[in-house]
Amino acid sequence: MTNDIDLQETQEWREAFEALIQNQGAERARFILNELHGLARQSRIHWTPEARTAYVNTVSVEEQPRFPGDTHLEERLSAWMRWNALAMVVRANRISGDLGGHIASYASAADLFEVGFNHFWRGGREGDLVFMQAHSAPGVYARAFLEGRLSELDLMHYRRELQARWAVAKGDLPSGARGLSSYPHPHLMPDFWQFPTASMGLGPLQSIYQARFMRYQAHRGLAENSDRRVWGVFGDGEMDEPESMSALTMAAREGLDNLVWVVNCNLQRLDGPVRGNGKVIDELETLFAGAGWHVVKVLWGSDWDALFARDPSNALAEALGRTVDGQMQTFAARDGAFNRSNFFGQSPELSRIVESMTDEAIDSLRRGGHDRIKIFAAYERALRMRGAPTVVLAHTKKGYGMGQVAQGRMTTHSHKKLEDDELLAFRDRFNLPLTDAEVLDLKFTRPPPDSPEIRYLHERRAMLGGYLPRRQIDSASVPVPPIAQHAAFALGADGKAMSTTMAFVRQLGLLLKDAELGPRIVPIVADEARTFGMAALFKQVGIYSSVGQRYDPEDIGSVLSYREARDGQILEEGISEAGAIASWTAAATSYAVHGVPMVPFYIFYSMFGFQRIGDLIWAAADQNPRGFLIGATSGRTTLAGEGLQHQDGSSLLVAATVPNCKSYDPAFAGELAVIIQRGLEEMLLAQSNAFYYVTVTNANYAQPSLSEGDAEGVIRGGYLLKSAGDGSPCTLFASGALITEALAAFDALVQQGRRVYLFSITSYTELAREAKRSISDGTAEIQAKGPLEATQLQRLLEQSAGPIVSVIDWVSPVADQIRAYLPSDRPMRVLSTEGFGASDTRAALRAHFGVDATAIVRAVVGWEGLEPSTNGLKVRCSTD
Ligand SMILES: Cc1ncc(C[n+]2csc(CCOP(=O)(O)OP(=O)(O)O)c2C)c(N)n1
Repeated sequence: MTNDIDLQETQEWREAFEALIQNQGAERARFILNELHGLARQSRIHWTPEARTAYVNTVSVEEQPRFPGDTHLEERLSAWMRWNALAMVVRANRISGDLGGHIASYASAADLFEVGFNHFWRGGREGDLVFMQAHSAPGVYARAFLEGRLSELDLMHYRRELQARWAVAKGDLPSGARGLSSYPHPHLMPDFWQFPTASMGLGPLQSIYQARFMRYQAHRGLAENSDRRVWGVFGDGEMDEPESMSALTMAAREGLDNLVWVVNCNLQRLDGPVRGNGKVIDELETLFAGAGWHVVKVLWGSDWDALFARDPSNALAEALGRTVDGQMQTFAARDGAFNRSNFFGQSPELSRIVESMTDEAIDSLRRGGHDRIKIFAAYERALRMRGAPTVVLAHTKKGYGMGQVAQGRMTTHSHKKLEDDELLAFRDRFNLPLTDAEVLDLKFTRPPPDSPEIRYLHERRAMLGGYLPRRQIDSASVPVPPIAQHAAFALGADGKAMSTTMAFVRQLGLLLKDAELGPRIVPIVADEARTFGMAALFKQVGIYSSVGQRYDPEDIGSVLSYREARDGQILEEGISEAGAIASWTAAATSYAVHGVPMVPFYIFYSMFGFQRIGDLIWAAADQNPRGFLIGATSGRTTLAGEGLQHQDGSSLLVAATVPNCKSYDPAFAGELAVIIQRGLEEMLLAQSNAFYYVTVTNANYAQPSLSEGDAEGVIRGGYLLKSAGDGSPCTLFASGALITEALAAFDALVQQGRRVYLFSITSYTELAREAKRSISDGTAEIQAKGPLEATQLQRLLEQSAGPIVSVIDWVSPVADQIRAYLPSDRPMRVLSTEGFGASDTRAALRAHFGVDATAIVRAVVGWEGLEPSTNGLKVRCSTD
């Protein structure tokens, strides 16, 4: 201490404390420290202990458990995996430099993966769920190749999925051979990958919500999963993503000791060091510990044990603790002689520690994350930790074993074109029995099936319950109640006024009452339940809380009382749309991940959905989810008063870009009911991968009854609501709450002597998708099988006449999706809400954007005389 004003006194305290540890052990020492800490707090001396510990392994040599594996066999296996992973990437890049792929990340993480695969990660239906760093995928494929789950042909088609598909179709490849996706993508490899992690930060977040969802299922009696764990292997650079960090305190608060993260601290990201001028491990330790996680550091390999033992004065740990990461990376990239003079040469004390060692011995000193004995000890400790999740911070070298050109180099992340001598050196470094020719050919190789290595590999997986990763779909279908049971009020609304949001909440409440389906529904909100009128559900089904309710709610006597319960059904995620969608994803994929079908309904401010957390929705889409996203208070002019940030005119457009998302903009409660019913039947009865985005609005207006014959049109994208009048014909396409404006325009136009056809367009996206499909299906071969069925859009056109005016509370591309499929004698003009929103009344907003009844009439009437060939090119600019 530089400001130590009484050295002797300090020394006495030190000695007393050392004696305490020596004579009474660590437990007692901790007790005394806690006492002193309490005293310090009481005395208000404003001192908080640092969360950071010494730069050494958390598990001491004395505490280290026996390593139960066969180190030799595991090292041989790991060498094969490293080789095949490397060969896969280098081959792909020989075929085309554009194909990409990574070697250095897996090279640094291989042992972290292998200890997991050989000793911890359980497979099978009841197994663990492992989120795997995406750019380490080649290593995971290499393991599956050794296991015999992937073939050489598969490996040859790494990042060449289309080539593989075409070759199989042509008969050049045996059926079953397939390409391997660049990263974990369940959608592309539906029996292999479980969790997409390629967009960094999303895997960490989703893993937390998955672990919490498992608790939710257990507490609600839907699944017994107390032995099941969620693991995640992530990068240290990835921890900079806001999503990675955003739910750490939630995980600790929920006591998720079923969750273990392994952060591979190779100190580098893509461009350079994660914290060149600092120490990322120290920073992460402080952050995680501060958030309430257990932290287990595995920094140094077994060969360092002797070095630390030769250092009673602690000079080594202190020097390591002082070395910033940028410097540590330089040490990783250089040889033993460099490290001797530049690191150990810092002081005579340090030099002495390595004086009996050769430069080669110094060079081969391993970091903790490359020593399976130390990794095993860390993982074993992680599993023993209780009451909170654990993070294992593993210190590694990026590009480990890739030689001088790549290990620890700034450019290592993208190093994938290895020269001949580099490949041969890699073979020698990992002792691979490959001839020079085989190396230069990048031959995929594995030991024979009866070799001790491969037998060991299978034995370990058999002991752990099966292979990983593996996606399994074996859930039973769930009966769906008839629509009349939960939506009679909507189908026969008969002019009763309500908003579609109110109708949704009412229907949800009734669905929740169904004995079989009800318990599987997962209502999710991000602190907007009251906004959407859902408060009654608090009491009806309760809000999930792992600890129940430890307080008397202020509104205890009310029918809307805020009721939290251990078996509560609503997931109230607080103000975290990212968290809410992660919960939704866990529930929507439960049919595959847990074999327990669930139906999540996440209702949110539609502006804070696809726009704000679009990438999380995209990642969910990759997992073939089954569930509903409900975009509430949607429509740029329907959400009056809220202004620019809230008024959503674009989410349906983004939703249209998600291929497996069916999106709808119903105008009426009856339409909404039919859409929900169809979705439930698809997801639960037919068990198809359907995922719906449905917008609802908060405008109250008269809801007509829906006739049974219109249901199919609702699902396919639109139906004729009404037609009347004589005279020159015109057609109105209206959606969502703007139906009210269209209805008023309808009456006005009929009065003006027009023949008017009014359609409710529930989904431009579905209309356009079907129309596009019909064109691409219209090949001679398919047509030879018989006439193609008319598309729904064609039907709508046949049922009407005249130019079309479309009115939407969205940006025009939402409606423009169908423009390419309109015949030239049916031009369409789109009245839309371009530009930013503003705070005002609905009427003012609609006048401003030009989507009110007056604007609709004006559009129809003002259109007379325009040549049909303009085909809507003269679209009114609504902000002028
Ligand atoms: C959201 C997102 N941003 C950027 C990337 C591109 N990217 C892929 S790997 C990588 C660096 C990863 O560094 P780190 O997490 O430290 O892992 P390492 O490869 O060092 O093990 C980057 C920037 C991505 N995949 N996802």
